[in-house]
Amino acid sequence: MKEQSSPIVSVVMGSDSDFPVMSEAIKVLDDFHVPYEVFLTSAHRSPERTTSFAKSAAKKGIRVIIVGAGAAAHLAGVIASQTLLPVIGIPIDATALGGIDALLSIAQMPGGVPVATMAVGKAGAKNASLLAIRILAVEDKDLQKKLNAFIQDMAREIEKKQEHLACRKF
Ligand code: RP5
Repeated sequence: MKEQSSPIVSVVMGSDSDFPVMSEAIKVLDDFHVPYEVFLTSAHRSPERTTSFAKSAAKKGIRVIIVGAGAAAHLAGVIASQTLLPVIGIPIDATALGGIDALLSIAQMPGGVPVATMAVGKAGAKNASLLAIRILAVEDKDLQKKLNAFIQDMAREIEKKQEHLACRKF
């Protein structure tokens, strides 16, 4: 990826209480040197701010939107309904229901308004950025190389763990 300073990914969250999970998404973007912005808005508590964000994102150069929200998590769907950009949703475990509420709210979109839904929590946040990077990599050879290196590193990690396990007595 060419060095760029203006953000091409938006990392959106419904509350600052989502940050501990969403920071996993941010770490991945940092590792891949993908420029991003972090934006706080709520579908229910700040609907006008949400609409204004969704309608202006593409114009300011954003290419993928990552959205984390918990509870009755309508944020990703509401944003997806007001932009043509790909939207990736991360269900956050924020209530007594352990994230199943957010998972269903984000995944069960009506036909016509797609939101790519990740796993609940930190793994979902990590994968949201990796999916965003895969989308960007379609037209970016440098990002393709970084993704391939990342995948090879993961495989090497498994082999190292195998060696470590083999040293143990069972
Ligand atoms: C959602 O409600 C947010 O995304 C958050 O996960 C959840 C709880 O928000 P707070 O009450 O902690 O601000 O809108």
